[in-house]
Amino acid sequence: MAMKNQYLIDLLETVKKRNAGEPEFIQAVTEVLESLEPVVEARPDLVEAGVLDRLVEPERQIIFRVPWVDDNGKVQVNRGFRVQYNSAIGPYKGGLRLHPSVYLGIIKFLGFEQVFKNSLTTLPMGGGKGGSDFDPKGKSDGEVMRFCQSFMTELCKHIGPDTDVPAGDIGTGAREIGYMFGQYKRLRNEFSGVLTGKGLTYGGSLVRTEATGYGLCYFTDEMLKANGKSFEGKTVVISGSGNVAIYATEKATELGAKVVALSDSNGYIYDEKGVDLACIKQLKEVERKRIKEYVNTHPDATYTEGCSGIWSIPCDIALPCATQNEINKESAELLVKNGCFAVSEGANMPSTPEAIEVYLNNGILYGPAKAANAGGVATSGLEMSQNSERLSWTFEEVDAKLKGIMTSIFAACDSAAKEYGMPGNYMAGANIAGFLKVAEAMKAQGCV
Ligand code: NDP
Ligand code: 2IT
Repeated sequence: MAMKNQYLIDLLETVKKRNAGEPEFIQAVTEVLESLEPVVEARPDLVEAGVLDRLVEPERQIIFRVPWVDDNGKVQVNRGFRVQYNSAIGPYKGGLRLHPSVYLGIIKFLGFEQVFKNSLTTLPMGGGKGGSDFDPKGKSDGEVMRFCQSFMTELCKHIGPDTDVPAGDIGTGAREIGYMFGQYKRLRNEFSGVLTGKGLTYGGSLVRTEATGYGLCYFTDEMLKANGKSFEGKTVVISGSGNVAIYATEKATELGAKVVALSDSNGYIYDEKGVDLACIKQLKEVERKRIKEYVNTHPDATYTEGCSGIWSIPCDIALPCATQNEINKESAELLVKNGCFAVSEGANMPSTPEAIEVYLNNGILYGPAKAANAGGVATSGLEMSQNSERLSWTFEEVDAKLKGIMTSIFAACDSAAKEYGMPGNYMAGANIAGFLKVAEAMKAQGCV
């Protein structure tokens, strides 16, 4: 979609020049600026206040050395990041990604997306993201702990329960959050809600583990219902087999769908009868093994090397829950050809711009990441509330709040898309609705 507004064209040029070598960040910014074209035309006051010029630049970017000692006594060095992207509507909030592919451009794109996503949740959270190029795969618990402690030794200087509250993302789960929390508490002599996704014995919230996957299905269910459809009896393909994929599988199955495929970065399994989630949880959450092990105990299922092939499996609904740009134009075309009618994103930016064009041109119901996967951070916000009041709510209470939030996010995307002349385009709706709250707050607070 080519932009016509000269101010936006010039702004995007500046972003490209200033962030050369960071294609994911440029991709994320381009999508949002394109969606905001009608808003820019309708709201010259926001342009005047320099809201967009400020939004394309993170407030603060912290990069640091993370030295740690491996099991052989050898010093290892990783690079740590925290991008405190925008604090207009609340403390910086967003996950920590631990994956060898992490570099500044990935953290910036994730931080940028987080600003709009957090705004959509209706809770008072700004946007941030962090992480490291550390690879937890194949490391012992002791190595992971020493890395996390070293990472937090620097990170603790920059975060706090009213300043910046990190959480999990790829490679950062309950184990890593536990080690980081312990180190923060020791260094600061302070027991506070500085991280979310904590264990239930030390301030974590019920439903946070399930929240992103459940929230994805609640959002998708709303989108399906608004278009006369449902999960009932549908065949679903889900990529990934981590936190988001596992709980998306659980909720989609509860809502009457059959999930036939899951993947990891090596390959995918296909189980025509519907995947055995208890086995997947044991393999991935307890034993930390590869997905291919599934076929050892499920001889009717198949394993195929390579992860993009998963999109060639015929399905009604696709839920990408692994990583950015995992669905390209060819995969999107395959999904359409095989009769898929909805794609809803658990991962952050899993569809390339060309794939999104295929969805929109073929009438696919498209649930964009910022809206569809906001249930994780929304429940993090609920964890922050519980920590502040030093209480914990029941599973049912948190789950009901999560469901209410996902329903209101869908409604916000739907109505913004209609108001700005793009009915059914929930991507534009999410970008516009997420933007407007942040933009009003930035304008009101002056040029800071
Ligand atoms: P996990 O680390 O629990 O799982 C990640 C899964 O994705 C694994 O199956 C992993 O396979 C696969 N994966 C990771 N990188 C790649 C890659 N480059 N190519 C193919 N597969 C890959 O992470 P989460 O489930 O927490 O996160 C998944 C996605 O959801 C991410 O995009 C994340 O940003 C997003 N998200 C997460 C939220 C949360 O609350 N956790 C909230 C909102 C969004 P392997 O084991 O082989 O690496
Ligand atoms: O991408 C995301 O929204 C997350 N990884 C969750 C962030 C959080 O603070 O819970």
